[in-house]
Amino acid sequence: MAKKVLIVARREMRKNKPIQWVSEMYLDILARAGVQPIIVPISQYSVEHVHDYLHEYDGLLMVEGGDVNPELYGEQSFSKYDIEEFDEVKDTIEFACCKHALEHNKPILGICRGLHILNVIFGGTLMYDVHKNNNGAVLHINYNNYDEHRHLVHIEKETRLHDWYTADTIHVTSYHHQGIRTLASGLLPMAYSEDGLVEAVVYPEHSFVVGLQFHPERMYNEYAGNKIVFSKFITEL
Ligand SMILES: [Mn+2]
Repeated sequence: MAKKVLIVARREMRKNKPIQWVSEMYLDILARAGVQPIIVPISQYSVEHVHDYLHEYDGLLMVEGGDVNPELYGEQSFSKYDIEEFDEVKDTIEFACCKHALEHNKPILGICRGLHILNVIFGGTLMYDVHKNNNGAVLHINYNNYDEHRHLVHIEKETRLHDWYTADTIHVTSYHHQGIRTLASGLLPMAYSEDGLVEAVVYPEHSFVVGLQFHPERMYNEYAGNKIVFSKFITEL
């Protein structure tokens, strides 16, 4: 039996119709490793029957998507101008999956928004807009150079990330406007950008709970470490 990895979809409008999707890059990486991706759709059915998905799975991959509802990290008085739209149904389903995976010691890889979900679940908070907080010191999303944009990160020594990339610094993809404001106390930082933003975390109490702010799948051939991130996750399933 193939190992099964849950991925919660994201949704948006396409040609005036609502659609749900997951980047094919993740599906390809899993498929090439013989892992079965199971896409969890965003719907009230999934909220009410999330345990149908959690009944049998081997790991959780949390990927990109919109903002996280700030109420989930204790902020009630945000303005709608501070924050892009968020999807409370996606938040509810992804939180349920992540909490279940943590309780049952299933491997979790969180990329971009997936890192934010991990930080919030462990009690941390998020910045609504990293560029308002860093005064432009590092550009974390470049709408004019979306796919080629890179910024430097410093990898902490004696971390898994350092083992995987075997480097003190790498240049990473960056497609985010939110970021970690206060790091949850249970999570250890593994990398920082030059403005001090946490770009990678690990929860050391479990076999594999890793969050990355950057996208290894979108720079897959640039560092051997990008493949190792996924292969280490898959090996733990
Ligand atoms: Mn970044």
